[in-house]
Amino acid sequence: MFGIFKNKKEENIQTPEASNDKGFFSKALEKTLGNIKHIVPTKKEKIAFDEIEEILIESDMEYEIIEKAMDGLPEMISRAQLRHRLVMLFEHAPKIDMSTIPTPFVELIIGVNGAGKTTTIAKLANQYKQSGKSVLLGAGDTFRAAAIEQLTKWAQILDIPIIKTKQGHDPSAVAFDTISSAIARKIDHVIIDTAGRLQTQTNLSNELKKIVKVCSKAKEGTPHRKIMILDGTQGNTAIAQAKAFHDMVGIDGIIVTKLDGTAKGGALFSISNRLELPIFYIGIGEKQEDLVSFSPDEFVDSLLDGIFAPQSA
Ligand SMILES: Nc1nc2c(ncn2[C@@H]2O[C@H](COP(=O)(O)OP(=O)(O)OP(=O)(O)O)[C@@H](O)[C@H]2O)c(=O)[nH]1
Ligand SMILES: [Mg+2]
Repeated sequence: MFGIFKNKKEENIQTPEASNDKGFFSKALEKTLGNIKHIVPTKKEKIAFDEIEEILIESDMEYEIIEKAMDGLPEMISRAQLRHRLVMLFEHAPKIDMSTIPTPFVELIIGVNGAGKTTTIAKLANQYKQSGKSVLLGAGDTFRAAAIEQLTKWAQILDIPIIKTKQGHDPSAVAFDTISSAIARKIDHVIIDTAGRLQTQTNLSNELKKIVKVCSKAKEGTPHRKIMILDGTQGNTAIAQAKAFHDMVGIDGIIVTKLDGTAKGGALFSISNRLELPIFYIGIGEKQEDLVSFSPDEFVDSLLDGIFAPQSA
């Protein structure tokens, strides 16, 4: 059954971008900064090459990426010098201009078991709704017991409609029905959940390819974004996993979850750089509002605030 859209008032609505704030990135990096504090106990204007290297290793940035970022930097490094190099690692921008997106804008959420897919769908849906857009959810995880109930519960909390079927039914059919319903009802955003899977599970890999194909039958050009959800607590080990999914269906971008619970914040650099993909958002908690639009500048500044003296340029 479809819910009724009550929350379409345009006034006083914060857009996802407007809700962005450097404070959120500090929260995401709290554990990472706590873990590297012993390397530079007092903040300095310039930090030695070796110390920066140690900081980046401790924060779980891949060594290959550290070498790339620091190549040719002097013995003593200023904030501005390091900032430039770190921001450059996030050179891969989203392909779609979010100010002129098609309707319905269809996003397919992909990832391994427990990465945070369903929770992230709720957070994304909440952001779209808060910015005055209509949303329809597709309960495409028909595999795991209680997965449909979990998304249905979020749909009720957020007062957002959902298309679902019974456990064990074909998830492609759910994707097709969700997109078709969204077209008929002129809904702005479709977000489709999928079952957690490992890239090595052939059946589930084929199922995912089929979901993608069926989406394009429901509406050409969809899904507009195939988003890979990565568990931030896994750090760099998530890269190989994401690469396999990328080879399988072609990923458009990443959302890294659970950054509130990890000291591996530096892995974001290697994830984006090695996969050559943008990071769309980061997850910093279990609640519906704990999703932040990713900004390379603000992320890097929050990291540097933790090690460089405030007056350093
Ligand atoms: N601390 C924290 N917990 C999170 C975050 N995102 C998700 N979680 C938690 O991670 C657990 C798994 O989240 P789900 O959304 O069910 O993950 P999933 O990928 O849909 O899992 P499956 O459907 O089983 O594959 C839940 O307990 C979430 O509350 C986050 O950003 N921070
Ligand atoms: Mg799920």
